[in-house]
Formats: sequence, C-alpha cells, structure tokens
Amino acid sequence: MKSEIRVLKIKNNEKERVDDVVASEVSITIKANGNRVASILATPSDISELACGFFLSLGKISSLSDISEINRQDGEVDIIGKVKESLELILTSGCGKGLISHSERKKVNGNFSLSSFSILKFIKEFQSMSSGFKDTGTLHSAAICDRNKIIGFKEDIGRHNAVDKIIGSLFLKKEGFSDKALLTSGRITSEIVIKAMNVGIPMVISRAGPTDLAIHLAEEAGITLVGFARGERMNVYTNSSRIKNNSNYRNTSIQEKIKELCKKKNAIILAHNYQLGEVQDIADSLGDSLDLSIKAKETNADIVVFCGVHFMAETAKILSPEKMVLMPDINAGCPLADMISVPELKSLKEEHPDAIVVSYVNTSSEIKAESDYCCTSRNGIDVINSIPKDKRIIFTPDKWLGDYISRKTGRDLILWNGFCPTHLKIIKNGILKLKEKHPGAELIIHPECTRDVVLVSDFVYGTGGMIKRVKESNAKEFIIGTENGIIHRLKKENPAKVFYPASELAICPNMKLTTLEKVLWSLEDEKYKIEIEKEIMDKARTSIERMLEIVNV
Ligand code: CIZ
Repeated sequence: MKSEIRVLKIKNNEKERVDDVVASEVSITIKANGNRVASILATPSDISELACGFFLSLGKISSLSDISEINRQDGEVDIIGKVKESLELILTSGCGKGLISHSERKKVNGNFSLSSFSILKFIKEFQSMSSGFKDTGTLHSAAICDRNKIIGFKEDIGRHNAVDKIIGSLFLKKEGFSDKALLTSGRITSEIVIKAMNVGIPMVISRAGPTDLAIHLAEEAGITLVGFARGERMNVYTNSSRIKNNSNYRNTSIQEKIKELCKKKNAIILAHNYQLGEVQDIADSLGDSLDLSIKAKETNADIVVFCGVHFMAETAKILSPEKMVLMPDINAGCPLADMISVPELKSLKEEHPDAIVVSYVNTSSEIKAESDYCCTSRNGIDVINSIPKDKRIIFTPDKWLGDYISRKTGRDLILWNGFCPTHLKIIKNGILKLKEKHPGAELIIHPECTRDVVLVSDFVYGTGGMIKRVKESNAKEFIIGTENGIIHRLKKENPAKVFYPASELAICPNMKLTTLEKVLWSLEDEKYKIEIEKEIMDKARTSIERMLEIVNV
C-alpha cells in the first residue's frame, strides 16, 4: 500500500532530506470470463474485492452465486461466472475510476436508521482509522458500519476503488447491505450514490458535501445522504427519517444519557470554570484545578471525567492514582504549560543550584516532578511566604503570575519567561474604556494578566477567588478579567448581577475543545485515560502535597 522514498523537505527556507512514505499505485486489469472490461489505477491490495465490488456496484453481478471463480495474476483479476459484460459507460468526475453506468434506477428500502450521535462517533472513528491518508496525504478511505460499529474499512488512491473494495469485501463475506451505511472520505457524487443504490445501501455518510445530482439521485433511490459530518454537526440532505434522535438511547437527551452512564459506571464529571456552558451544566462539580483535584481525590467514584486541560487532569490523576481519570478530548493542552521543558528547567536549576523551585499548577507532571513546590494562583503568595527568606526561588512558568507574587511578597524571584496567551488578550486600554462605560463596576483581574492590567484592577483573584468575591460583593456590575467561560457560572450563580468580559477575545481554544458529545463518548469508550509513569507521578505528588500542607487543605 505504501512505498518508502527519500524526499527533500523545505520548511521556513530550511532544507532537509528525510525518509517519507507515498501511496503505491498500479494498473489493474479487470476481466470478466477472460474478456478485458476495464483497467483501473489502484492501490495494490484487496484486488479480488476491488473487482467484485466493481461489478457489484455497477449492477453487473447481484449475488455470490453469479461468481464461479476468481482468477488472480499479477496486475489482473478475472471474474468467471454470470457477469453482464456490456457496460454503458459515461465519463464521470470520480477519481480512481472515471467510468460508470447510469442506466438502471432502483429503490433502496429497509428500516435501517442511525442516531446522529452514532454517525458522529463513527465518522470520528473512521477518520482515526485513515492512517494511510495521514502517512501519505494521498489515500482515500471507505468503511461500512452497521447500527453498532464500523465493520470494515479499506483504503485506496481512488475514492471509487476504496468504495468498491469495501463493498466487494462485504460481498465476499456474504454480508447483506440493507442494514448498513457507507462512509466515504471524499465528496458524495452521483457515482457514489449509484454504487450504494446498486448494492442496496440505504445511507451514505461523508465529512465532505454532496453534488446536486447526487442529492437528486439519492432522493429518487430512497437513500439517506449525510454530508459535512464532522465535530458536532452534519447536514442531512435526503430521507432524514432514517436519522433517529438516538435509537440506542431510547430517545433520551444527551444530558440524560451522560447521567445514566455516570450512574452505571460510578463516574463523576468535573469541569473547570473555563469550560463551555453546556459542559459546566452537566458537571457534578465546578471549580479551579485545585478544587477539582481535591474533589477527584475525595470522591468514591471509580471514574473521573475531567473537563479541562491536560495538566489539570494530570494533577487529578497524581492525587488519585487508583482512579480512572478520563479527558474527553486529549488534545486540550495548555500553551503556558508547554512553555517550559524538563531540560530547560534542569539547566536553570544548574545555574542556580541552591534555589528552591516553585512551579505553577499549569505545568506537566514531569515539571512538577522536577519542582520542590507546586502552587496555584490562589495560594502562590502563601507558598512563597513559607520558604525561608534567605533562599533563592525559581518560579515557573508564568512570568506574570510570578511578577505579581514577587511584588506581593517582596521576594526577588527568578522568573521563567512563560505566559498565558489567552490572558494576554486582556489589555489595559480596553479595560479603561470599559471602566469609563461602567463606572460602578468592580474590576476583578486574574494574576496571569500583565502587570499594567493588574495594576488598574480593584481585585486580583484566581477563578475560585472571583466566584467568592462576586458572591460576597455588594456591587451590581463586574468587569471580569479572565477566560470568558467563567461568566456562564457567574451569571448562573448571581442572576441579579451583570458581567462584562474585560476582553471579548479572552477565549481559550483548548478549554473549548470539550463538548457534551465528547463527554458522552468519553464515558462510553472510557477514553482518553490519563497515564503517568509511577516514578514521575510520585515525585510530582510530593510537590503538590507540600503545597497542600502549607495551605492546610
Ligand atoms: O488553577 C486553575 O484552575 C487555573 C489555572 C486558573 C484559575 O484561576 O482557576
């Protein structure tokens, strides 16, 4: 399927010769009873399936009993049996074939249905199976699913070949098509719909869109066309009655299903204050990373679904190693935490061999393991104050939190040059304008903001402190200088008060990766598990426990 080649890669004007992989392409002659019918450029695998799917999806054979023999030789496959050899071919737009018969029209029946959740789940799985595309950037893929799972997957350089291969492989296994859906990586053209029609597949799903002719043919044939199925959305173009609310889930809402699964699996959902409103609303507990890690430790649940970013889920795992800690989206990272690496911290420690290392909770478990103390925005001042005055202190990775703590404690900290890109979207001029517009509003700023922003604030708090301050304050209006997800919680808990984000741009893209659907899938599939090497975990735990002793939690 793939060949290795040597390639010259050019990036930022830098040239490098590296080994790479490209998709293989060969010419396959398809014969029927010894007569040449077509030559197809294809990926050299599943050739018998390709030939069977080719004839089947053109309506030239209809059952396995039509085939008495399949003869394969190098670059050639001959189907012996009752094959209609006359092909009324027209030139098409498809890649990998380009010829198809538009002759007969059939009606596809069947009670097959899929829930929208299942469609999105299958398309996500389908995408992750497409390793050939990831490696070569060339291969198309096709899969067949039933109501419960993807039951077959094929790749080829040609979109049509991939579809023929998957159709042919099911056919050779004597599987029926009327209770299946076809997933394809390419756009849905009329030829794809005709293939589905000829074998009786009632649903075609793609991440791409359909053509108008494909929609017209699907409508006529009774096929359900689903396009742009990606993330949390999809477009259903035809025969939408096959898309059920959620057949597996007895029409329960996604929230109810999450609750049901939590009960069944003894799981809880913890969500950070920056999460999407829909995720906050389903959570058993909301809070900052420390609140949530303590909740994770204290709960009797076996599974903790942590809706936040990676370092937060890691902190929960470090404090509760015996529990299964899941992240609904494993790609939700933290750019601030990524701003320091272990070799960088080690070399800073070598430069200051007697210094104590205090690391903000926004760090990887490896950095925590290399640190003497962990701290959060809530307790950073207490942690620094607990260290004897004659000791030098390295503070990582957030220079602005470090700057704030340094000014509050009067300690000269050795600061790492990290910052939170989301908090840096909050700028002094914007805040001053808001203050002018809302003179009665209390201005509460997160200490990850720059010094000039912190200096114009009325109060400086982490998210836990902000929640408390707003509740206790007599003010009616607040300008909130942190990630805007917190405003959902503030409004919900203080319906009579009014909130203005210090910047409309203060939205952390990583925090928004977690959605309700992903929470459900995470519970269903028990993915993605946080795993940390025991030695790292034990060392990292020491730095967190030292913090907890100081702040008496
Ligand atoms: O500790 C946390 O959760 C962070 C990173 C911020 C905050 O203030 O909640």
